[in-house]
Amino acid sequence: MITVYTDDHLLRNVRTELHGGLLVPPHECPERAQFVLDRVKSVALGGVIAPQRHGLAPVLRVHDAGFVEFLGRAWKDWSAAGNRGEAIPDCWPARRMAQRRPESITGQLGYYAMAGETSIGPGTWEAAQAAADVALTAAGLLADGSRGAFALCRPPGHHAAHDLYGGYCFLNNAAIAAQSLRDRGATRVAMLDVDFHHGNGTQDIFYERDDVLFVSLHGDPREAFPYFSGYADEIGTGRGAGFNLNLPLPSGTPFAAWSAAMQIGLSHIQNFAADALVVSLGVDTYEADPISFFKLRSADFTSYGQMIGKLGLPTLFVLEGGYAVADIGVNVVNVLTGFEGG
Ligand code: SP5
Ligand code: ZN
Repeated sequence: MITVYTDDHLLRNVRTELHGGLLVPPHECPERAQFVLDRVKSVALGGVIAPQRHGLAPVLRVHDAGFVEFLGRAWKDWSAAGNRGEAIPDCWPARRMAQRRPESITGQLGYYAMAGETSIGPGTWEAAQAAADVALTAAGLLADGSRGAFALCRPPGHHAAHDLYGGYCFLNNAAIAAQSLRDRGATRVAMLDVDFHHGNGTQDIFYERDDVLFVSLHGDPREAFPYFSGYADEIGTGRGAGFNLNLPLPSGTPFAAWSAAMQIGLSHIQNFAADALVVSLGVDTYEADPISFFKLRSADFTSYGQMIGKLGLPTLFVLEGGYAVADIGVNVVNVLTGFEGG
């Protein structure tokens, strides 16, 4: 399997994440990508290629133009306003407040943020664009006939909605790639989100559509981030009704229960008769993950990679979360080698 990767992810290297009332070094750090790349090379998964630049057109197929324009200037406006730290919101359009975009950059951060832990710094936008290019380039490999491809990207994407950032995400790399597969001729695309957290952004982008099926296994939002999305009764609306499947699972879920839910998700994907599959591959389901509460072991990642492989679909894997940094490479690459029949 080919991996698409660029060092441009290093451009996102902020100092702060709001966590437990403190500004701490971010869980979503550059070392994550380095550990994954090292493991891809040490098991000789396949070639590693650089992304092509795709520009903003494929990004604007799923994201709001005002939102994308905001991301492009947020750091500059924030620092020009005299702020000395990284850009974080402090006020949101909550219940019964005006849903209007203010002029103030601080107000705009609240308008476009779905969570407050994610700081914006210099280079955040350039890295987010590079991550989308990685996913688009890997999608191109599928369009050209590869059975599998791996987008080794950061920052991750699945919390980024049509016009929202947060949850360490800015552009929804997996959604941008799925839309590009549709635009390159696939009739139906299935998306499987195995990150510990609910992929609220991907759900939002395709919620009214019947040509992209979204299936997500995640920590029950009653107990886990993003708290306000991911319930089982969120099934899609309009034409999209029945094309969104959430499988929330409780704290402490071990692989036996997780894989039973996975079988349900995989059978929905099978019935959908997709032309291609996009997997939002977060490995924060791991037992040692510092911010999550499932109990998967490293060998379990190989097992579920095999389960995905049995679908027999052209499959794009897009890196999302996973914060047990020393083990992220083994866990991610176990899924990929499992998929390939290992
Ligand atoms: C892509 C991805 O995995 N994003 C995750 C974003 C999570 N952000 C907030 C997490 C809050 C976790 N609080 C955990 C307390 C553990 N004691
Ligand atoms: Zn996650």
